[in-house]
Amino acid sequence: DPIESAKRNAAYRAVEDHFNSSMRFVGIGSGSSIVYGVEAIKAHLDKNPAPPNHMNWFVPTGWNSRKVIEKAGLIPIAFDSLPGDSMMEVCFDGADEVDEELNCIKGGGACLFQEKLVAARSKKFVCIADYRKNQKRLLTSWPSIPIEVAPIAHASVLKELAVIGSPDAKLREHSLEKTGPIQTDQSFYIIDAPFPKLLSAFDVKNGADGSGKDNQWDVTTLAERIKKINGVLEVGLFHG
Ligand code: DER
Repeated sequence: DPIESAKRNAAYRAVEDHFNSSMRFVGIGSGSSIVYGVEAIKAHLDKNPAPPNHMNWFVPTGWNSRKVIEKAGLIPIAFDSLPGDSMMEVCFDGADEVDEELNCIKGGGACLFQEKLVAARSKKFVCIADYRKNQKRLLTSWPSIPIEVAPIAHASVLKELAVIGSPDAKLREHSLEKTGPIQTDQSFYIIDAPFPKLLSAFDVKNGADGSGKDNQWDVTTLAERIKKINGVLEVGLFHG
């Protein structure tokens, strides 16, 4: 399958370039591409064992991510039990879409809050994304921005999103088996908010106006605007 091998190649390349056995804490994202990333890390450690009595700990970004770590025979450590202010040397994660500045849309897997929490505490964020994710600008092929919201505030967040330019924003529902909105590992809801294609920092540097006039937004301005809405926990826009 050409897509699976593209994911696998991207994952093995990312691990080859950015992982080494002496790393102590490594963040592990969510989704399907990261499964190949964890596989590549395990294979690397089997070939290049960590120095004696050195531990490699892997910080998951949700229940699914923890399961992927354990299934590969690696050792998870919960984010909230990391010692003191220790940083992760690197965090590997997937994305739903990536632009030329490596800005990402994330949240297809409804894990964006923990993914951003771990990414923010990592010295380096390595995105494992096959050719399908690669676009000039965000919201070219991925249609909407995932937003994690407190259930009690979801109606008011939807109203505010309509005001700032996303009248078709909606709660992410279960697909078939179950009715009702999906809930994240934090028991929050996900809203998917469609917007027109986003401008990049490069466009803004060259005079484009991403302030939301005529619903034209740049990645940074829109991320900040959405984050400010009462009830929003996190926005699925990551900066390159
Ligand atoms: O939810 C996310 O941001 C994930 O990283 C995810 O969307 C990537 O998924 P994939 O690797 O299965 O495409």
